[in-house]
Amino acid sequence: MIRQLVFATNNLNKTKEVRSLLAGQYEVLNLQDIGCTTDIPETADSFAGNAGLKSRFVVDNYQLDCFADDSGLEVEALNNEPGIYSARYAGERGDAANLDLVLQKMEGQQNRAARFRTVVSLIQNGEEFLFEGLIQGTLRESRTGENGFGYDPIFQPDGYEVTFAEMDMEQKNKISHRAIAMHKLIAFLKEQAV
Ligand code: ITT
Repeated sequence: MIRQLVFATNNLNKTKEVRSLLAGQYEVLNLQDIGCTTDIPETADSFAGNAGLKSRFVVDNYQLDCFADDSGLEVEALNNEPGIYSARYAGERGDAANLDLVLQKMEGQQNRAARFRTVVSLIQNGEEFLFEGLIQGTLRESRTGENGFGYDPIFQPDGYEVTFAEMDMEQKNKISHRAIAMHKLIAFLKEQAV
């Protein structure tokens, strides 16, 4: 029997990625699917804190087991910015403006090291469990590729010659920060099932 789990996200790209990762094992419902239209405040000062705010909101208001992730890009030369502000680095103007601001701040910068980080918060029977995924890479000086979302067109993972946006979802899902954290979540859920 395929079990249901709520993924507390409004981001359809994240929903797609995670549905594909958990296919055959869990039916993943996002906030839209459970009729939650609240803009859940992400006011914590860490990825773990924000992920916990999102999962806790669903558990408290819908009494369903739930997980949430908070993810972002950390750029070494920018003191790990945009970090927890990745979704709103350039205000509320969206992904393209956020990416442009990173490119602008990185103009002329030699150190182009960056990483994506995801922290997943799962709340099961009232108890919270955290899982983390990291992928190291470098930032390109301009966009390449049409796939993915967010900062994908400028992020080239170490060991690859292409950006995340040049990979298809299947390739990105083999190596991404979110995939690493989700695989830890899946391993944990499987342990629970035995
Ligand atoms: P929810 O809070 O509803 O889940 P969100 O888009 O606000 O959706 P986050 O708070 O986790 O998600 O912010 C993540 C931001 O970081 C996201 O908007 C992107 O700009 C960036 N980001 C996260 N994962 C990414 C990825 O795999 N590829 C590119 N950019 C990513």
